[in-house]
Amino acid sequence: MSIPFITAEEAAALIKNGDNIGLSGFTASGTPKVVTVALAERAQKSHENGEEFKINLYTGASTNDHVDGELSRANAINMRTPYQSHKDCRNRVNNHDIHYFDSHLSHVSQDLRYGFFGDIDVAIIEATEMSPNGDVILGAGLGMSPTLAHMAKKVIIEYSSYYHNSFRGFHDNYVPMDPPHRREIPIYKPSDRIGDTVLHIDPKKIVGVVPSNASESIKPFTSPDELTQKIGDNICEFLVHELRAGRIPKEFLPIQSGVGNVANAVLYGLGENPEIPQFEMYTEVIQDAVMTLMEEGKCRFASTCALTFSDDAMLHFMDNIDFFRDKIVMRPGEISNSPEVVRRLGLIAMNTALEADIFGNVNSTHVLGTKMMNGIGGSADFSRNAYLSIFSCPSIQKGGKISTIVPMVSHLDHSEHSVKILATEQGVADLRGKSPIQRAQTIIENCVHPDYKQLMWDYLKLTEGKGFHTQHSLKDAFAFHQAFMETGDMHNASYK
Ligand code: 0RQ
Repeated sequence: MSIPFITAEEAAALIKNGDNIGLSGFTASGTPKVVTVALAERAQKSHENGEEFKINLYTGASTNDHVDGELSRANAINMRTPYQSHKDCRNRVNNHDIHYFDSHLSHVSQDLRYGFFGDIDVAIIEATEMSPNGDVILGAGLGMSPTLAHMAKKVIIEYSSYYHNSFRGFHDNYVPMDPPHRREIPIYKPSDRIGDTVLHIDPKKIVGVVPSNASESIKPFTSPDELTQKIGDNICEFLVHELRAGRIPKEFLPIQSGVGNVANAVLYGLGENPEIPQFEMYTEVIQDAVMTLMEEGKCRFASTCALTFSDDAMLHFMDNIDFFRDKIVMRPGEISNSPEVVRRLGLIAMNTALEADIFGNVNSTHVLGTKMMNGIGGSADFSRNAYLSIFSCPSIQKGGKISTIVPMVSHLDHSEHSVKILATEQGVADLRGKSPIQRAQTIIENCVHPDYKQLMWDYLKLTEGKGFHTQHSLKDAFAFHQAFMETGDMHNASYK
């Protein structure tokens, strides 16, 4: 059968108000780039004519301006999950224009298959190669594509001609059976392959193919500044210490690292350190740093959900694609982030906190406990199940007016049971095997900025001798946040 080429506008016209829409990709990589722009225009016109037009949007992770930016500005999203990081989307989320629920990235595919969110009316999937029988080679990110392709009533293909080399062979498309038939996910080392390089989509469901020639539009990360470099150095030093002590085996353990400058600083630090052996990664995104580490021979292999490379780095990758063919596999998010596999492989997981408390609880998502920043992403998929779970952040923000270490987190994403190591530019707190009061002492001594240390010690004194296992004074637990809201500076925190 022949599948028609259609325009982005014709594709957008196939989507109805209230539809559940699923998109391929993970971060900007592999995410559609043209149909959603036409969809935003369509929504805008409908709104101008006084008609309701909003969709429910399911993605692998964050997207790009073509999706969360355009659709948010057009107020075209009713419901959104699992992760967003675009300022226009964030504003809509915090104003309740978008009903956002923050989900673990490993959960959403199975939640869709379980029927928790209803049907997928339309999936928009970026393909870099395609045959008339519906066999598709995906692009630079998988996300939920295999589940979406299977579940969707209709599929629109965005056919990308941007890449000058073939991605064939990089993907490992796999969908686990659902309970009660689920078996183990048979990955015993990061390089194990368990699925198909090709994604098969029933051609009867493909309603059209929209040509696209857009890049991922990912900007390079800025080089680490002094602060992120110091956090990175502290984590590297800690890992070397663990290696020497034999608590990390001499062949090392696979690494997961979140997105951003600290993650890059740690990776470069590991690359430069002669004591760190060659290592592998089992992670959800790899950025430019990993490509460099592979070329230097330091990183042997990476299992990931996406290649979140800046546009220049992606061109370099494409020019040298054969070098990377046996060093990278791209998997769906529910496999790249699978708690089962993370536990089995014994990962060193490194993620970022917005704030942490002195007892080792972490808030990664809500500024001052109320405003959504991005979402939990994959951080808990990894940190809850890792061999070693490390969280890091600068000890202060906003020119020192915010201490990121507080008496009690204003929102909880990662509990004291998941957080093993906390690192700031001040130092590293090893929380393993410590009671709450011991954790508080090591966090205050090693991670808190000197400006805020006395306030922390004073907080602990408030309930000394009262027989509290976790020494909280509930009326004072948010004194730091209160001071910031009232005076714009946490230095003014005082206890009642
Ligand atoms: O504000 O933007 O006005 O300058 O928050 O802070 O230090 O630049 O942090 O960009 O590395 O993001 C946790 C959000 C950190 C991210 C988080 C203010 C600060 C600044 C940003 P400005 P930084 P980063 C992989 C794994 C969860 C998901 C995850 C994240 C802005 O890492 O979303 O880990 N993680 N996924 O000034 C008030 C505080 C603050 C604060 C920072 N305590 N109070 N404001 N800020 N701390 C990715 C995927 O899952 C795909």
